[in-house]
Amino acid sequence: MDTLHIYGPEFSTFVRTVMLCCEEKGISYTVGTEVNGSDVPFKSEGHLAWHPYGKVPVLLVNQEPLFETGAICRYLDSVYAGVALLPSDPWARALIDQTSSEIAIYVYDALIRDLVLEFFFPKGEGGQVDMQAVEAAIPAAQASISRLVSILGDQPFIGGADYTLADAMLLPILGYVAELPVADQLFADAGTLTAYLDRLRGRESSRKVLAAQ
Ligand SMILES: N[C@@H](CCC(=O)N[C@@H](CS)C(=O)NCC(=O)O)C(=O)O
Repeated sequence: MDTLHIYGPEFSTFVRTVMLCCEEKGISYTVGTEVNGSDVPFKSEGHLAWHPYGKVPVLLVNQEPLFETGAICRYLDSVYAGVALLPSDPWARALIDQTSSEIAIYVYDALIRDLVLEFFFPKGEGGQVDMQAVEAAIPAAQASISRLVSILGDQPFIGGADYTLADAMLLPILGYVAELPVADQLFADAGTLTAYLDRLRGRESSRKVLAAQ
């Protein structure tokens, strides 16, 4: 049996996406920056040997590195049995890939890079949250939430009737946004999205992964 280690801190949204895929499929894995008993610091030589851009996650399959969250999750889905996280029909699969990429690129940038990270790693004077940066990020964040509301419609999951890779991409992001002091403002017209988040947070995979430190 292959050994799988997800390299990266458990608070990272993309690390959480890979963890969610493993949990949903019932795949055994280890996670963290400690590999074979030694800490591999972020952006160290060891990390950069696995990921030329110094990002996380990296999946170590029997010590062989694989990077990019989408590539990692698609690999796991194709190799491991258990519930499928992508449909087999090519068009349906392409649509889930489209939504997964939309979330990983545009939604991530608007909600995590430009907003959540300002609260978690403040860059304002004296280590304070830069409220000007927050105010500047709100319109794009609101547009992103509206877009998600429209993709979701009245479906149970973001890609339709089933839990897919797109949900695993989205949940860690929304989990952090919901903790922000500006969450009420952002979710004011997004009742279906908050109901979706509440519902999916109740899944065993989410309870295990979204609460990780
Ligand atoms: N396209 C990459 C993005 C990975 C990514 O941006 N990871 C963040 C953590 S959630 C990171 O490593 N940030 C550190 C940095 O950019 O220096 C993927 O899908 O895996």
